[in-house]
Amino acid sequence: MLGSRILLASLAFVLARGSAIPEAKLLQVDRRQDPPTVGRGVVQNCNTATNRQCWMNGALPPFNANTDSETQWPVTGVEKFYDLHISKKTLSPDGNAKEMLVINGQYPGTLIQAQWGDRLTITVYNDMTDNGTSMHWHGIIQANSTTQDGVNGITECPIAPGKSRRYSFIATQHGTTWYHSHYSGQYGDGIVGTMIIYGPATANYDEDLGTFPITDWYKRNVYQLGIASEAGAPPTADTSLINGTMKVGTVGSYSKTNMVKGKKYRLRLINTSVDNMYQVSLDGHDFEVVAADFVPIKPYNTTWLFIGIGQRYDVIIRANQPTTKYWFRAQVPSGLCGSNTLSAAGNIKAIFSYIANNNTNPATEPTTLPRVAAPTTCADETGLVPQLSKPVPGNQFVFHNNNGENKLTLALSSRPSGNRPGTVNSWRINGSELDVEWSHPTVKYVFDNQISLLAATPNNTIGKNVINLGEGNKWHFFAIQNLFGLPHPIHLHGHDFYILGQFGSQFTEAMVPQLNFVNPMRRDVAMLPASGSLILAFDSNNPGVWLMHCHIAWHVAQGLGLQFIERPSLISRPALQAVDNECKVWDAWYNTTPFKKFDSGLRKEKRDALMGMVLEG
Ligand SMILES: *[C@@H]1O[C@H](CO)[C@@H](O)[C@H](O)[C@H]1NC(C)=O
Ligand SMILES: *[C@@H]1O[C@H](CO)[C@@H](O)[C@H](O)[C@H]1NC(C)=O
Ligand SMILES: *[C@@H]1O[C@H](CO)[C@@H](O)[C@H](O)[C@H]1NC(C)=O
Ligand SMILES: *[C@@H]1O[C@H](CO)[C@@H](O)[C@H](O)[C@H]1NC(C)=O
Ligand SMILES: *[C@@H]1O[C@H](CO)[C@@H](O)[C@H](O)[C@H]1NC(C)=O
Ligand SMILES: *[C@@H]1O[C@H](CO)[C@@H](O)[C@H](O)[C@H]1NC(C)=O
Ligand SMILES: *[C@@H]1O[C@H](CO)[C@@H](O)[C@H](O)[C@H]1NC(C)=O
Ligand SMILES: *[C@@H]1O[C@H](CO)[C@@H](O)[C@H](O)[C@H]1NC(C)=O
Ligand SMILES: [Cu+2]
Repeated sequence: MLGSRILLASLAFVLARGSAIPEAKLLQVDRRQDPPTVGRGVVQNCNTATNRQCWMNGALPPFNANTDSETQWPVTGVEKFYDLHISKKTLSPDGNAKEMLVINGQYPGTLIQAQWGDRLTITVYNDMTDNGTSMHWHGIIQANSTTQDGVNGITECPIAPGKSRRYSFIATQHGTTWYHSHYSGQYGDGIVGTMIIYGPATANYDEDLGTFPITDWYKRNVYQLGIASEAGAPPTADTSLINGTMKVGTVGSYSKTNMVKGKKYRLRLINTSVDNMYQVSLDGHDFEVVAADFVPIKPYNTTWLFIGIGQRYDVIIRANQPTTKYWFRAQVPSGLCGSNTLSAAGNIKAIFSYIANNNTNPATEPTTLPRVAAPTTCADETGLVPQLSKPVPGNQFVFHNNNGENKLTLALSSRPSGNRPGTVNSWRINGSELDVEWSHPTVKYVFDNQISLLAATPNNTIGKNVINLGEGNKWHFFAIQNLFGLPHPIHLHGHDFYILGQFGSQFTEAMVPQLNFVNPMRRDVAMLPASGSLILAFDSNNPGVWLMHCHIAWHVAQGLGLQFIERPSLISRPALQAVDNECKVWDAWYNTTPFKKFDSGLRKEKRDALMGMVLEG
C-alpha cells in the first residue's frame, strides 16, 4: 500500500530474543502520507539490552520508540504464516474439566509473533460442526485493510463449519496484543491467543518474558451464560486464569516464571476477560510501565496496575530483591469491576521465583505479602504520557449541547425479549441497541452502494448504529455520556483514539478547558467512568468500517456498540468482492443448518446476531 516504497538495503538482522524471529531480508520505508525524502544506506537493527529505544538505524528517518506508527513503519518484506484450527476439546486450565473451544488444540491458542512491519498471513479453519466463527486481531488498526478485521456482521460473514478464511495484514504497530473470536461467546470458552509484534521500547530490559494473559473463567459455557444474563446482572466469574492456568483449592497449578537476580525482564500483561477488570502487582517489585496497548509511553513505576478488558500493559520488572519466591496477584476491585469468587478470597495468583531458590525447594509456595493493599478503584491508570507527543487541533472542537452530532449517550434500558416472556437488557447508544446481520455485513452494504440504507436511526430501539463519517480526511470528536452507574471499557477498531478527557460526571461546556489537546494518551481501549463521560478524538485516515463497543462481552451482546463508516469510496473493491464471495459460502451453510428452525422470529434472529457480537477485541 501507500505512497513511496523505497528499497533501502538488504540486510539480515538478529534480535535480542533470537531464535524465534526470522531474518528480515529487505527493508523498505513505507509511509501513508507525504512521501519522505529517503536516502540509501545500510539498515541495521540497533535494538540491544542497553538501547531498547532503537530499532533500525540507517533508514531515513530511523525507526525507534519515537516513530509515529500511525503513519510510518518498516516494510521488512517478510511474510509470516500461521494456521489456526478451531475445535471443541475438553481441557482443565484451572484443574476442573470443561468442554472448551480451542485453537490448535491448546489454550491459550498459538502465540503469533512478527516483527514490526512484517506481513501476517493467518488461515483460520473452522473445525467445529455447529457454529460459525470469525477472528479479530485486537488493536491492529488494519491500515487500509478493513476486511481483515475479523468482525462477523460488520467486516465479513462468519466462517462456516468445515471452511477456512485467510486473513492477511501488515503489522504497522508494535507491542503486545491478543486475538479472539468475534462470534458469540466463543472467546470466553477458549478461542483466544496472544500476539507479539517485536519493536522498540521506551526503557531497557535484558529479557522478554513474553505475554501474560489474565482472564476471568467460568465453569459454565459462556454462550449459555450470555443468554442467562440477558435479563439480569452479569454472572459471577468462578475463577481466573493467569497465563492459561490457575490453582483452585487443591486442583490445578499456578503459572510459574523464573527470574535471575540482577536481570531486568519485560512482561506483556493482557486482560483477556469477558467481564472482570483487575488490579495486578508482584510482591516486592515495582512495575516500570513502558507501553499501554500499542502505544509506547514515558516510563513510570507503580506497585499496582489497573487493566481493563482488552487493555495491555508492557512492564519491566527488576529482579533486585532477595532470591526467594514471590506472589504475582490479580485482584478484581470490588463492585463495579465485575465479580469473581476467587478474587474475593484473594487467590488469583501466579508465582515468580528466583532460580536459585527453585532448586532448593520446588514444592513450596511463596509466603510474601503485598506491600500496599490493592486499590479499590475501577478506573484507568491516570497520567499516562505517550512517548511521541501528538497534539489534537483543539480549535476544531465544538461543544454541542443535547442534540449535537458528537454527543453519544449510553444508557441501560430494557425491551420485550421477543422469544420468551418478559424483558431483556438493552444497552443503547444514543437510544439504539446495536444489531448486526451475519449474512449481510456492513461492508456488503458498502460493496453494493447501499450505505444510504444504513442511515443513523437514533430513535429506533434496535438498529445498525451506523455513523457515516464521510469521505474527508479530518478530525472527529465524540463525547460519550454514561447515564448509568457502571464503568465500561470502550474499544475502537481501526484507530488508536486520543483520550481528550475522562470525567466522573457528565460533560458540560464549562469542562471544555479541562480537555487535553496537547499530548493526550492514545490507545484502543479506555474506561468510560460510571455516570461519567469520555471525550475521544480520531483522524479519519483509515478507510473502513470500524466497530466501537464496550468490551464487556455481556454488554456488547446486549447492544452496546456502534459502527463508523470511514471514507467508503477508498475501501478496496477487490477486498469487498472477496467478502461478497465468502458470504455465499456462509449463506449456503446457514440456510441448511438445523439451527435455522430456532430463528423463525425476527427478534430471535436479532438476538442471535447480537450474540454473534459478544466477543470482540
Ligand atoms: C488503500 O488501498 C487502495 C486500493 O488498493 C489504494 O488505492 C490506496 O492508495 C490505499 N490508501 C492508503 C492510504 O494506503
Ligand atoms: C453455537 O454453539 C453453541 C454451543 O455449542 C450452541 O449452543 C449454539 O446453538 C450454536 N449456535 C449457532 C448459531 O450455531
Ligand atoms: C506462559 O506460558 C507459556 C506456555 O506454557 C510459557 O512458555 C511462558 O514462559 C509463560 N510465561 C511466563 C511469563 O511465565
Ligand atoms: C480485564 O478487563 C475486564 C473488563 O474491562 C475487567 O473487569 C477486569 O478487571 C480486567 N482484568 C484485569 C486483570 O485488569
Ligand atoms: C523505576 O525504579 C527503578 C528502581 O528504583 C529506577 O531505576 C528507575 O529509574 C525507575 N523508573 C522511573 C521511570 O522512574
Ligand atoms: C526448577 O525445579 C524443577 C523441579 O525440580 C526443575 O524441573 C526445573 O528444571 C528447575 N528450574 C530451574 C530453572 O532451575
Ligand atoms: C444522537 O442523537 C441525537 C438526538 O437524536 C442526534 O441529533 C445525533 O445526531 C445523534 N448522534 C449521532 C452521532 O448519530
Ligand atoms: C428522538 O429522540 C430525541 C432525543 O432523545 C427526542 O428529543 C425526540 O423527541 C425523539 N423523537 C421521537 C420522534 O421520538
Ligand atoms: Cu459495558
